[in-house]
Amino acid sequence: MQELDDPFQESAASQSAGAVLSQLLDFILASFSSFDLNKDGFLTRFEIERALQAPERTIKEAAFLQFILVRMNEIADTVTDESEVLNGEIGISIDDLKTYFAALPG
Ligand SMILES: [Ca+2]
Repeated sequence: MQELDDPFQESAASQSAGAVLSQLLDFILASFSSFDLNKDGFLTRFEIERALQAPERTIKEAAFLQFILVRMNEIADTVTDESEVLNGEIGISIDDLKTYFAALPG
């Protein structure tokens, strides 16, 4: 996670989309278990919103989490796992994330 904390690095806008997406995926995968509050292997909207509100969150990390949040339905649909809908809530798994990002252009 070295790059995410460096305030002097290029802004996301000046990097290629592919590089940013790859950072995004790295960030989410590295933090997945800490975001997954109930440890069920799925991130729900609630869990992502809680992660977003963490006081230590950087602007860049918040942007990454927002990206996931607005695409939740799409990402959750990527891989057909047994429980995309958990108690009426959509959840995204590590498989969903990896497959979704691998399919994105860039
Ligand atoms: Ca969870």
